[in-house]
Amino acid sequence: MKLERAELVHVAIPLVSPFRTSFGTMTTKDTFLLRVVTDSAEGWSEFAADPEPLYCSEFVAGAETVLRDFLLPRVAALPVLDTARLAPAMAKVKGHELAKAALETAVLDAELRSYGMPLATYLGAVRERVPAGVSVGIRRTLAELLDDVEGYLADGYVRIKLKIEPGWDLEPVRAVRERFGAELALQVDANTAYTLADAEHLRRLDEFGLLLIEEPLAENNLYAHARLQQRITTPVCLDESLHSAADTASAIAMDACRVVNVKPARVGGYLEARRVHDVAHAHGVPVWCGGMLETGIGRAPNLALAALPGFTLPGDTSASARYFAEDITEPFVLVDGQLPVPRSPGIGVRPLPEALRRFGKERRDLYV
Ligand code: OSB
Ligand code: MG
Repeated sequence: MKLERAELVHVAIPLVSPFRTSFGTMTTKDTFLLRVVTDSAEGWSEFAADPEPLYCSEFVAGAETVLRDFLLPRVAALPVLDTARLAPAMAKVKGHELAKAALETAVLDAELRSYGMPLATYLGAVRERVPAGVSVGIRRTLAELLDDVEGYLADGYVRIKLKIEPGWDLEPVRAVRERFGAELALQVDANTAYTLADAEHLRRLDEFGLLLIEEPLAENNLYAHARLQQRITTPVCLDESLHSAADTASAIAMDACRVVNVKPARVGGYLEARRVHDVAHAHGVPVWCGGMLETGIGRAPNLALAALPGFTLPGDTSASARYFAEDITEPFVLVDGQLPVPRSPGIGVRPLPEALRRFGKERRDLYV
């Protein structure tokens, strides 16, 4: 293939309800879609982060600059454009995994479309449907939280993840356990809100039989996570701290995590995400697919990944309706607690023209 052009389309889609985490409150999915055109097909992807660098260091305006000035020139200079050559061509640019993932995914979509191959087939998927969990934001009161959880369980979600922070941890977990029982698959996500000084406090979560506690301590501190894991029985799961398969290998070797959240964008794309899966699976460490409140453009490829054999825990791959009254693609609909794995070529979906008209803002050429 040969790269002919790349453009971004800013989109802003209101969330059905505000989503609060320990790092901030989101009311709108505000990001850009990336469209690449090659001599054989066009491909689409979604940049996973937000306008502000609160979950991770990357952000929308920064990613646009990095793509335009540093990543696209390197990719455009390749004599042959295959998806597998992108990461090596971009490797000298440090970090910026989410920006790299957006470019790699759009090119991968184009390449697979030119072969007529679905992403799920390319990655090695073994399932047609994947069980869906849901991530439940921090609320003002326990009553509001219990209402949210009750609604999601009525929808059919098979696993609940509660966002926690200091002051909103033991009580919400206890309340959800008391109301919905010991059988409920339940886990928590702190998004780096605690320190090792909180180890004794976090140990009090052990009695609730959680599947895992996600990213309790500062990002990238594998040593501290290993120290914490020695003091609690709840399995530690890493999200923000894992940027590659190599990080994952180190974390597992150090016992800094016993479960892995795989977010393709966080590790630079689907090729590296598959390697993360392979490393964890080879060690017998369960993985699950994380989410970033994606539109259908980001959700579709995540569902393909979540169909790999090592994804033995339900992911944060929820239905479109959990996020948006109207998605930018055909909506993903929950059936018996599961979502279908897309089976059309490439990522399997396209932005709907009408939704792009409604939610699209500026379009900008990044490479022509
Ligand atoms: O930490 O997993 C996270 C959303 C945005 C940024 C980070 C995270 C999340 C979620 C929601 O937990 C996952 C989803 O439903 O997409
Ligand atoms: Mg997380």
